[in-house]
Amino acid sequence: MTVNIGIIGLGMIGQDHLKRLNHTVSGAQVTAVCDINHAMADNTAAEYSAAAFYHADDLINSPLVDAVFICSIGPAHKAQILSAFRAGKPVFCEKPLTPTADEAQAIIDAEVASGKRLLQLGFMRRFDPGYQALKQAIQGGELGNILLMHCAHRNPAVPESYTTEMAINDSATHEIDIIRYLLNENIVAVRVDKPAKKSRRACAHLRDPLIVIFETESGVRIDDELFVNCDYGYDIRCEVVGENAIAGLTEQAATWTRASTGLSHAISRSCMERFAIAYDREVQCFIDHVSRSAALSGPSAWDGYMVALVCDAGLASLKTGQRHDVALPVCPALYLPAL
Ligand code: NAD
Ligand code: ISE
Repeated sequence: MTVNIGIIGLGMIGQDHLKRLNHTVSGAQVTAVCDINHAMADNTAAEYSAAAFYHADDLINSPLVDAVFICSIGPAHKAQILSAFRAGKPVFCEKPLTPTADEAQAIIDAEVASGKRLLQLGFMRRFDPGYQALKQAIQGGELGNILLMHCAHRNPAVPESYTTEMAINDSATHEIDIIRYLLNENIVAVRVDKPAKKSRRACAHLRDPLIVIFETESGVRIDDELFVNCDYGYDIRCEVVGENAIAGLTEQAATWTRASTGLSHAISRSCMERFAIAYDREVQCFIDHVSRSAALSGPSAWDGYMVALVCDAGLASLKTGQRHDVALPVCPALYLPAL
C-alpha cells in the first residue's frame, strides 16, 4: 500500500522531508502540501504534482491525505496535531512537540483518550547510528557507572527570527531527548548559564553561546554548549564519561585526505547533511507503521511532553540564572516503557 502524505509547512525541513518521502523512503507519496505562504504552497504543489492548501485543517480533512507531516513552526503544532487526531489520521510531527508543557499536556490528554499512539515525534537523533552505538556501549556496561556527559550543539548560523529562548525550546530539545534515550532516565534539574562574552556574529537580541547544565534522576551531570552562530559548520558532540571508560561520537566524514598541507576531512554544514541517515530511518519507520495500520512507535508525544517540561524549567532559569527543578508527572500506560 502506498501511503498518501500531506505536508504542512514547506520551509527548510518540510522541503527536505518532501524529497525524502517521494524519492528515498519506500511506500509513500506526497499528495498534498500546505503553507500559509501561498506562493510557497502553489510552487511546491506544481513542482511535485500535489494539491495546494493554505489552511492546515483543509489539508488534514482532505480525502487525498492518509497521514499528516507537520513541519510548520513549533507554536503552530498543537492546533494541527489535535486537528489530525480529530480526523483520525496518523501524524509525524517535527520537534518540538510544542514550545511549552501546558500545550503538550492537551496533546497527551487527547492521545490517551484515543487509546492508541497516533503520533511519532521528529527526534531523529534516536535513529542515528552514532547515538545508537553510544547507547549500546552504555547498556553493555563497558563504561561502568556513568558520571558525566559533555555535549555541544553548534549551528553555523540561525535566522534573525531565532530567539535566545529557542536555543532552549528549539535547539537543546535534541540534547534533552537524547540524554533521556541514552541514559534511560529523566532530567530533574536545569540551569542555564549566560557566558559574559557574547559572539559578535549573533544578532543584537541573541545571547549566544549559552551553557546548559542538566542533572538526571540518578545524579548524572551533563553540560551542553549551545552555539548557534559558530560559522565553522554543523557540529554535534557527545561524550559519555563512565567510571571505567569514556565513549563519544566521532566526526561523521567517511573519508579523509592527506596532502602536503596536512590531514583533512569534510565537515557537515547543516543538520540535513549530518543527520541524513537518521531522518531517512525515522520517516521509513513512520511509513512502515502507517502502511500496516499499526500503532505508531519511535519517539512519542510523551517524550515531547517530558522535553517540554525540561524546557519550561530551562526558560525559567534563563531568566533567573538559578537551578530549576523539573516536576515529573506519572506516565500513562499508553507510553510505557516511557524512555
Ligand atoms: P521554516 O521557518 O524554514 O519553515 C516553516 C514553514 O512553515 C514556513 O514555510 C511557514 O510559512 C510555514 N508555516 C508557519 N506556520 C504555519 C501554519 N500555521 N500553517 C502552515 N504553514 C505554516 O522552519 P523549519 O526550519 O523548516 O522548521 C520547521 C519545524 O521543524 C520546527 O518545529 C523546527 O524546530 C523543526 N526542525 C526540525 C529539525 C530536525 O533536525 N529534526 C530541523 C529543522 C527544523
Ligand atoms: C533546528 O530546528 C533543528 O532541529 C536542528 O536539528 C538544530 O540543530 C537547530 O539548532 C534547530 O534550530
